[in-house]
Amino acid sequence: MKIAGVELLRVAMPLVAPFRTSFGTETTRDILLVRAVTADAEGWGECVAMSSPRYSSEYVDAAADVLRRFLVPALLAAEPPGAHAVADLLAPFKGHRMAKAALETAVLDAELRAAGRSFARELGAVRDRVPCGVSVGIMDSIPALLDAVGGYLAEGYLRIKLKIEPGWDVEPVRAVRERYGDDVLLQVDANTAYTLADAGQLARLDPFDLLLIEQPLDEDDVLGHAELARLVRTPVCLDESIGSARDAAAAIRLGACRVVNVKPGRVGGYLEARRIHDVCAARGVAVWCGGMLETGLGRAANVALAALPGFTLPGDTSASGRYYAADITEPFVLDDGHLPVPALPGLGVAPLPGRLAEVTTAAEWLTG
Ligand code: OSB
Ligand code: MG
Repeated sequence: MKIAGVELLRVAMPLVAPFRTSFGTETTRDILLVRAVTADAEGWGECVAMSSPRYSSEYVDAAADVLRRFLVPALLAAEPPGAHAVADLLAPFKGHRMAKAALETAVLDAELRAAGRSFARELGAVRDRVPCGVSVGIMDSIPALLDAVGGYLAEGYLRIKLKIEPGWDVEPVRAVRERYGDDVLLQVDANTAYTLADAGQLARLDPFDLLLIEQPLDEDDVLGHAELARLVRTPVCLDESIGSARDAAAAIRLGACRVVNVKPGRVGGYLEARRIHDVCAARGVAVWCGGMLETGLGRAANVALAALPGFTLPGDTSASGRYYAADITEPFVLDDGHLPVPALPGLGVAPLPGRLAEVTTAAEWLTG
């Protein structure tokens, strides 16, 4: 596979509303896009690293740097047989999974577009639409939260995820249950904001029949999650702790999680994400597709992944309008709580040139 060059683009995408988590508040998404150009096609990958290393150690300037200095030169020098060879080619460079994922996705997209095959078909999708949830940030007040949740339910979202942190956990959950009832599929995400000493407080969530509690403890604390899982009734789900299929197998064996949030960027790409799906399916562990406030490019691939058979819970695959007033692709629009799985070759969507130009803040072209 001859790759003529790779372009790194930075785009600034204002969010429709600030998104607050236990690790910070996002108002504009600063995103690195990767465009891989071959003789037959061009392919796109979206790097999900955030502007500062608060969700994980990766951040967008570091991703751009490692791509420019190491990952893209290694790719251009090697002429890999296809996207399936990219991860091994990049393995000598430690870490930087979000950067690697973006590059592998761009190469895979170019390869699939040239071959006329969709991501969904390539990954093994079994559905043509996927049920969608929405991740609701920490708010200034309970009434503000109830308004936001009510709006999302009215739009048709099939599952609500509340971001929590110490001081914003039992009360918001109780308020949502009291106002919207016990039938709402409800879960919470702590983004590592608790310690094992908080097990008593987290057990106070038990009566609310939550689908899961996502990543209550430190990224490194897999054993702590196993201990916590014995102290609370709500199923523990891991996000930050799972960087690979091997991590998932180990966490499951240790009893640290009954559910896994699969984020392709966090694990180095869609091919590794599929292996996590396979590992979890073989062990009867439910998976769902997470999100990182992606544009339509990343969303297209996430929706394809979420259509695999083991994705049995609604994902954080919300419609474009939940994030951006104007997406860089044709927007993903919710229909009866679902998003359609793109069926055209590759990602099945591409940036709208005028829209992309409006939000691009920098671009660099890398050749061998
Ligand atoms: O922990 O799942 C998370 C967004 C950015 C970083 C981490 C997380 C999130 C979300 C939003 O919860 C998911 C989405 O709607 O894209
Ligand atoms: Mg999470």
